Amino acid sequence: MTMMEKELEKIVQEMKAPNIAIIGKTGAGKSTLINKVFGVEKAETNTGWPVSRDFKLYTPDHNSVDTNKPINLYDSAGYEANKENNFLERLFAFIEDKKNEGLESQIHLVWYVVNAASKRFEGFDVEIINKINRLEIPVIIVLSQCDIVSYEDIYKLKEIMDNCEFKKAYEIIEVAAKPLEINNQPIRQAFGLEELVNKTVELLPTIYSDAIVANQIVSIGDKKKVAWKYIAAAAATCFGAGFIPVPLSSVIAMTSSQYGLLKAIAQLYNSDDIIEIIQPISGQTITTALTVAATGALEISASFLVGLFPPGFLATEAAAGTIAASYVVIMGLTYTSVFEKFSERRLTSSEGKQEIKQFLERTFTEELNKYLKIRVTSKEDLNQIKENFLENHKRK
Ligand SMILES: Nc1nc2c(ncn2[C@@H]2O[C@H](COP(=O)(O)OP(=O)(O)OP(=O)(O)O)[C@@H](O)[C@H]2O)c(=O)[nH]1
Ligand SMILES: [Mg+2]
Repeated sequence: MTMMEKELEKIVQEMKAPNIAIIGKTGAGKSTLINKVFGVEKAETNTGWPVSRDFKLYTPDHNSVDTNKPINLYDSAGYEANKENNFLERLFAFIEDKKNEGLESQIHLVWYVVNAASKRFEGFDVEIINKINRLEIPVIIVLSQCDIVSYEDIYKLKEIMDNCEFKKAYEIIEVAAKPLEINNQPIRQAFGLEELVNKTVELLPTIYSDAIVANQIVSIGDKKKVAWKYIAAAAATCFGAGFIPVPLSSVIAMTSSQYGLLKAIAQLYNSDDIIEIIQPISGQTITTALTVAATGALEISASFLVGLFPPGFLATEAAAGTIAASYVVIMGLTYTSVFEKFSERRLTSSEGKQEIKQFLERTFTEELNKYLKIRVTSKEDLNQIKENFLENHKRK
């Protein structure tokens, strides 16, 4: 394993898997929510892993290559009217059990799902939330199925909730995860999911929230933050300890492991399936790019390298780390932007392989041109690049 691959793996390993419990009455929309936020199709057809009488565990893995167990979603069986007290006992037995297993196993956050269409929020709901709060677990109240409820009714329900004055920070988020369909047409667009993700990220410590950002599928723009971590780590490996440039020989080795970076970013955007298309477009490595630069076979890489390596520059060993880091950052930012644009597009259109290829070719060239002038000579450079990169996203 190359140094860069090791660094990337380290980031993934440092991302701790958060444990989220999704609780609510039967039919509230818990499984649908899991499916829409994390793309866990299984949740709707109920084939999760039973971990207790009431909880099923789902872990979105998106066919991922290296990540293991990115998030644990405990989908509770919906409890039914009249059997509430039994449920309550078992629910808290489960939460206590998890707590006793230690910090990483405990429930970190609860989505408490209330069907807005039921227009009910009862003593039992209040009791559960208060009890969860007493265990110091933050709760997000998800008002589900808001697409079929009037503003007035939503307002009334929220007022009831606000009057409960729950002790711990809580939020009420209006969501329509899967709006009602009439004649196969949804009556309106889904909403609230992105807000739910943002709030979840806000309430979790960073070591847990990164995994949310990486695995959710509703807030694509946010993924940039995690992508940057990969890029910065990869770039840092181009310099020795303390950002001392490394010898030229190892630059070639490092840049050829750039595939690891491409893979990590592709995974972040759940787009492993297009790696094979994008890799030849991007030109594989400096090594291959350099050889084909002469023949002009890879136009993008060739023109790019001419700019990056003024004649004679390559020969100086001191410049090697800078070249490698610049290359890695330019490629990393380009990949990220391309995957981001592709993901946004994929949400709204289904295309053939040829169209995808054309889109990627065009977008890759456009994005590459934006980042081509970047040079990384120090850690401070990385901070500045990061600021610009993430700032762009905010303004959008
Ligand atoms: N109109 C509308 N219907 C929804 C929405 N979300 C879910 N539903 C529907 O509500 C029903 C119940 O959804 P589920 O996700 O299975 O509910 P659940 O909370 O997992 O139910 P249990 O597994 O029985 O506890 C299904 O028919 C969904 O299609 C929504 O946002 N809007
Ligand atoms: Mg369910």
